[in-house]
Amino acid sequence: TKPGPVVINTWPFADACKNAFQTLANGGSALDAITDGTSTCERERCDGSVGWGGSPDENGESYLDAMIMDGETYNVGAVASLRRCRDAAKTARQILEHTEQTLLVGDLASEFAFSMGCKNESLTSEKSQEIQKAWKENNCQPNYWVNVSPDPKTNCGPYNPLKMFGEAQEDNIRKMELRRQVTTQNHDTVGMVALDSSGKLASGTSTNGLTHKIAGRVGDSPIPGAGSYAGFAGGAAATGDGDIMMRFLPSYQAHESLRLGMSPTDAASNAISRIKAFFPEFSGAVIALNRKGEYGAACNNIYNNEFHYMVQVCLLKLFNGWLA
Ligand code: SD4
Repeated sequence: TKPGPVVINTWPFADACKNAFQTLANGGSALDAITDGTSTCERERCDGSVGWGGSPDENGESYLDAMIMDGETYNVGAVASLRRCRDAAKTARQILEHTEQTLLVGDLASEFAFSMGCKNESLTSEKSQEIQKAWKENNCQPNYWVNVSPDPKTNCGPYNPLKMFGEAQEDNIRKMELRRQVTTQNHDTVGMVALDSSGKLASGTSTNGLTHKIAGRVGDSPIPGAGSYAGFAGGAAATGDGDIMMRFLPSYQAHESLRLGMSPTDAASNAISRIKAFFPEFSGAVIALNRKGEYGAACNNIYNNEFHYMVQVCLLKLFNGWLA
């Protein structure tokens, strides 16, 4: 018997997992499952970290990143800093399906999305306005200027333009550290990997990035090999501090380890430990699924190292598998 279908996703986003699995159970492809599952999170605006109206940038604007990868063909569709269209996952799928390109960004990506039928509407919500208002009221300045210790209550610091140029290296390091603290709160991207009943694999992500990010910032989620990757050996997806994680292509790395025969848990741990070697404090997690339907995950510094993820497997198939 074939091992599928299986769906795994980052964080306890149960409806995303359930809908993706339902798609597979109805005979849908792994690509369909990823599109349906990640779109579910966009509609539910999972944890405020996926979909419209969350994680405003320093100017108070929300925009979306998403990607989808076909593990059979190595075809990818991805979209970054998508404005005024709420369907990032669907747009990524359309890029995969209807273009020869891999990644579209910003306003021009929105033009593509509108041409495919996405409604042109605001991505601002009451919540994103509140987040922005609280930040401004706390006298926060764009976080890359900040070079003093953050106020532990607000995570803000005063603006000091005199420090802008010629700072000592130590200051730069402190600034980076502060920026990390400010931007890595509340990050719960949905990353998903699916194996369908014909043995095909796909992976994908959807997120609204990090709160108070510098305008124009793109994280790891829409970057193939960083946010997710699917290939002939399996698939992987990542969540966490994208600015650090994307430098190590952890999803590609995990797939490479699966290809070399590592278990999904070991592949995920190996991808995490390569980042940890340089950034011991980074926050992030990787999930992995192989062609046989085995899955695993690893994390670093996320909620006291308790990272939760969702899995649905077809028990009947598993049962048949054991009998066979
Ligand atoms: C990002 N990796 O934009 C995303 C955020 C995230 O869990 O995954 N949060 O950096």
